[in-house]
Amino acid sequence: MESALTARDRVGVQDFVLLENYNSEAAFIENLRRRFRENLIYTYIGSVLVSMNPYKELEIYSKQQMDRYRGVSFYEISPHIYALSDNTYRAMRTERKDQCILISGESGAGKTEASKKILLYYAVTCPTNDHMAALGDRLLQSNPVLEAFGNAKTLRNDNSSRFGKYMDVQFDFRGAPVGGHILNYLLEKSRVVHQNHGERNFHIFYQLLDGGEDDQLNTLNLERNPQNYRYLVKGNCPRVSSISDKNNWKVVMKALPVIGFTEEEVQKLLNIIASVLHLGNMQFGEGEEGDTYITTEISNLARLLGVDGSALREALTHKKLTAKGEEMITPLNFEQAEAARDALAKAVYGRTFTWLVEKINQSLALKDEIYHSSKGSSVIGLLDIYGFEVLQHNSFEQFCINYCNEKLQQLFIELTLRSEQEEYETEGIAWETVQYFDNKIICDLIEEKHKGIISILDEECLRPGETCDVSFLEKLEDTVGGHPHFVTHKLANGKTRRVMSREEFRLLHYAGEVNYNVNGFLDKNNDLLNRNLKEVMCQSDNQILSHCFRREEVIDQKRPEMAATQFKNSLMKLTEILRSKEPSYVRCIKPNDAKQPGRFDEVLVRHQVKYLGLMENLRVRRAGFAYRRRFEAFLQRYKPLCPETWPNWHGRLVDGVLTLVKHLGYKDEEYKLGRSKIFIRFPKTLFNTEDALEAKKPEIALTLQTSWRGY
Ligand code: AD9
Ligand code: MG
Repeated sequence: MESALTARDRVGVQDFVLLENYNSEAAFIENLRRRFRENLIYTYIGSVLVSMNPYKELEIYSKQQMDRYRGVSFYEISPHIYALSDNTYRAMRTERKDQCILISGESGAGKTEASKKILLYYAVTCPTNDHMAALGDRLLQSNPVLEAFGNAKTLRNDNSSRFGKYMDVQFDFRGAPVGGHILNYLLEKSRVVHQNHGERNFHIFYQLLDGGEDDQLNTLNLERNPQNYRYLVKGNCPRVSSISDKNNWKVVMKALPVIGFTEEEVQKLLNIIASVLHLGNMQFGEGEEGDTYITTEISNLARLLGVDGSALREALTHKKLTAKGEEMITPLNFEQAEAARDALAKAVYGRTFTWLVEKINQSLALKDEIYHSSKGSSVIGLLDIYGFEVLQHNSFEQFCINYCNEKLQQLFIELTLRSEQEEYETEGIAWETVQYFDNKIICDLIEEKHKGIISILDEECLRPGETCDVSFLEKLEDTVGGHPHFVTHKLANGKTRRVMSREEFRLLHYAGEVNYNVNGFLDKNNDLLNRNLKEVMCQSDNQILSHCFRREEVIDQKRPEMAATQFKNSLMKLTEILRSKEPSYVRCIKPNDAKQPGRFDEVLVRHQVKYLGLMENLRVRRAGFAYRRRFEAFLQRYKPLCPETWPNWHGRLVDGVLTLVKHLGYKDEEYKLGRSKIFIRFPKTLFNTEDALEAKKPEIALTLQTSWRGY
């Protein structure tokens, strides 16, 4: 039989706090590598779960595995996303406190997969409420629908989330899931009309073309080949080998009725998807007077949008302005007409997505009768948001995505530090402060009122007269030019930094440097749709669209908040929600950029370990102690090793633990007793104790089924 020591050498330690040299990044990476090689993708740093993307299906998510983790103490068994799910659930039940699970990591690191595993665990293992037997189903089925509309193939990830998602699952007093609610964040709408090379539009378009029945496509006037649609050819990537659009289409079509869609609603939804494709193929010609006309057939598009054809034609080629109380109609030039068409496609798609989330929320909503009978119910929130992203060409979307990641990192720092500090304080144990890089300075640079990048962007959008993306950049240089995390081509001595273009600014994010090209920033932040297009759309007889385009919006002349400010405000609210709950963390790591199993790219992994702050996290967690355990758990496990505590200890727990450790020969510097927990300084002490227990097993009828060294 393999000795415990060689097993440890082979597969590493299951909790980084047990590393002998916990200050060494090399040891940390080596531990990750060993475990990854053995398909052990999960490792703890105390209560934080580190997850490596295996890029292959592992047999570790079965119902039997779920049963293994139910009700078992966190550290008694090998690390797993189910252990974290179960622990969070039990904390909610026993402490009656709302919980949240924050999943972070860069694009493709496995956040969405992790959130799906957690949801599956709850849907399968929690008791069911008689009224809400199908809720688990609806929770699960909402995923493929949202992914079809909100995910796309990018260079980083074949199934990349292009929207942020926070989902609350509500449980009743018996622990049965009874309701759910989703908050969605900033969908990357620009993808509807443009994709980078090697990327695709949202999955749903390809699914419909590949999976739709012949007569369905006929009714929508669509052809199967995605290459025939301008909105689908930009990335030159119609197919993705890891994705079956046809099968996924079937899954989505099955899911829609489960989450409460009527046949009619499904048809309306299909009309909308098709209308976006037809919009993309619409072409314009230029008249002699600089005016523009539509050269392609429009009646089919108007039918699908449920609007009047000539009104649509007029609205796509003209602009209505109100000046001094008088309405004026002016023709659009060629570029303006193309921009109006694209703006309509983005608005139709983006608003339909929001409607979809509302519709799902209605289906998951806590019904009144249950609400009243579920006093004492609690919530587990799940956050799965787009990961930090650095592309060759980074624009407004990457700016928002990376800002969001800064905010979450800040929350992580604040909450982990705080809770650790509290633990040492309540236990009465002295500890040394650990230095962290606090990214608040970058968050401020972006979001500060009047002085931050978002405020400057808004001001530039609202400023009358000639404004453009470059004038925005100049304004940035004037206002935040000297900031240590902001760089442009201008050097302090007035010279030019040659490696940077004049259209770029660079932010030194916590996770790395990103150059943002300002082209399009103003338009995307403005996110405007001509008023006459809104007027046409709010008369649509497609109920989804008439719900999305409200009359009030046309009447109300007040300018809505700009896109970045809206996003900032929604992130502020999100942070508040998360702060009010007890957090758990999953930190996801991507092993390589090739999306391949078995490849461990050390440079890439080291970079993530660094910016996720895992080393600091570990140092804080250790703060001099490798291991901590509540007195009763420690005593229960190791009492066979001491005649005075075996088979039962009848005195105070702390005295029992003291008797036990004295008998084991622990030296004073090896441990400390807090108010309810024992803290052990060196992993070796614990390994020795475990080995002693192992050796004693045959002697005592030890019925322990599990081992903390469960790997
Ligand atoms: V993004 O920020 O949305 O672009 P995520 O969400 O972090 O990103 P995702 O969960 O989508 O990444 O994972 C990317 C791919 O890695 C998945 O499509 C799977 O093919 C693969 N993956 C991730 N986690 C697992 C896993 N636990 N088991 C097997 C996995 N494959
Ligand atoms: Mg994702």
